Amino acid sequence: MRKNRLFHHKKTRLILILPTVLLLAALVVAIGQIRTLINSRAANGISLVPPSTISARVGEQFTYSLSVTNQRALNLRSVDLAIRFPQNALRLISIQPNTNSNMKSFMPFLPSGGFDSVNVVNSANTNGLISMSAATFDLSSNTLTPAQTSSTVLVNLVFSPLTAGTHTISFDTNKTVAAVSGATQSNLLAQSDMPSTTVNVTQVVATASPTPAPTATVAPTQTPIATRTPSSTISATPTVTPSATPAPTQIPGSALFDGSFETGGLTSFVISGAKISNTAFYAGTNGVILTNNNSYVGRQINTLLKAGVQYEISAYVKVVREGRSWGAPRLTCSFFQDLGSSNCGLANAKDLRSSGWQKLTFTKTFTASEISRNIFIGVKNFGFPGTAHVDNLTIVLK
Ligand SMILES: [Ca+2]
Repeated sequence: MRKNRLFHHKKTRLILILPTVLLLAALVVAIGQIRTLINSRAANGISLVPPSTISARVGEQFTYSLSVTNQRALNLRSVDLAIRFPQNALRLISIQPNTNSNMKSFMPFLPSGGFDSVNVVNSANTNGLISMSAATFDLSSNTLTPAQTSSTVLVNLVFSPLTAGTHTISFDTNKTVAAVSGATQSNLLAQSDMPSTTVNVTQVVATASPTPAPTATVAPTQTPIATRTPSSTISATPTVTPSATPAPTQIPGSALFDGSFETGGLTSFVISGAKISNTAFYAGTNGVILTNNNSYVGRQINTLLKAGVQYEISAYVKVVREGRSWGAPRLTCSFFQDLGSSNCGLANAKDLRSSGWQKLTFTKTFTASEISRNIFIGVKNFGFPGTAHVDNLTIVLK
């Protein structure tokens, strides 16, 4: 009887302990699974690496270089980027994809093929969202390229700050996706794999031209006249009027710089995709060839200008190979070296099929505020993947 009661007591304890043990075991398994899940996301080894901080100045440009790391050599196939930035504080100037990796195709495409960066830039500056993709695809041969199994630079984004302050460039973590072939997960990027960038922007301090140091004027020594008490107070502070910045001598009709390209070099010009040529000239024996979309030849001019006077800006342009998109070579006056926006004047080549030289020209009167900034004039193949010749880039006082 006693033995029976003891047995009954042990049985009751076992009934109570067993579910608790099972519950604990289930919990341990569940925690393990969650850990594995978290670890698998964090340990994919694929992450986006933007700069963590950038220092920049209003009106100048900076490059946001974005890399993708692939530490476990996975078969990376595509990356969809959704990059947010404050469009009232930063302006996207250009997108420079890295086509040297296996991720050769950048989308969206132009109807004629190729990356439609112009539309992405315009839309980004309107919405504050850069939306584009890179994939291991070669559009020219319509074939898949091998997967991207190593880390690589993905794209360089060139921005220009519009306002001073601390701004943030970040990823939309719901829309930014990296995909590899054979993966069970559609997105291999955890939130921590998409860090933000802090951009510290300061105002440009106006570059005052060196003011000549005031020369101390020696006050004339006064001979005391013993018999008279001086009645007038002699002012001892000479008023020094700082001489105005010597303005460049400008004669109406004369060019402010030589844009005939006859020196055979382009050292005083800003260029991209432009080359000097001794066959592509309008006058003399030299001119410039713009070879591809967004190529340009320009010249910084703000130090040559005077405010409040009218200038005529002109260039000769000849289209020798038609582009396959909507753009055209254009003469532009811009606050930016790449002539990406026409802040102070624009003249488009009027006829892409014209076989001869076209004179592009406009007039402009600059304000003092404008000439305190960087100003460039030049010709750019804007949205125009053709070939153009350029000569006689000129600015004259009207
Ligand atoms: Ca020439």
